Amino acid sequence: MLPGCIISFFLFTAVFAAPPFFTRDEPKAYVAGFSGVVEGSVKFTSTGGGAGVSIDYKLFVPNNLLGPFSYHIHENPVPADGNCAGTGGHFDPFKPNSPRTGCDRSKSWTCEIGDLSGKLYPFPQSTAGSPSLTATLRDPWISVIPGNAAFIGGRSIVVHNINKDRIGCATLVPL
Ligand SMILES: [Cu+2]
Repeated sequence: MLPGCIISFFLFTAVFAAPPFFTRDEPKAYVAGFSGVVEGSVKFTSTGGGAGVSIDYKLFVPNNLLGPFSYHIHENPVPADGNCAGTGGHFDPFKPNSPRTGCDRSKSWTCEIGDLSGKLYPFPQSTAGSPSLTATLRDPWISVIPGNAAFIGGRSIVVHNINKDRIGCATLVPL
């Protein structure tokens, strides 16, 4: 019979010196890639610590559409038929008990988690060439870690025109 200390050593080895298949290789970035009326992408990259992302915007809109153009994280993925109406409402997992009274970009906690243009800015109609948005912004509220309440995987980004029509949408998939 083996002494207890040797058995303990083997148990310790099995539990704490876990081989790679015990670790989970989680995606660290999600991207919504647009093709159609709206072109470009919105990419979310983990900034570490389990919450918070850096958002890279590259969006292009045809110049026959009227802005300013707002953009949000919507709750559902783009359905198989591509209809942006199927993406549901704005993603807002930490919705307060009383209704939100507006989004002040200097106080990001006043904004819906999914109100991306509220936290950055709706991008304007361009005077020369096509309207576009190229920007990078840190957002402490959004997560790319599965299981987090603010996890955005499988949801979608929707771009709207001045009339709030949904002119483009794309599902968020792991990079
Ligand atoms: Cu929207």
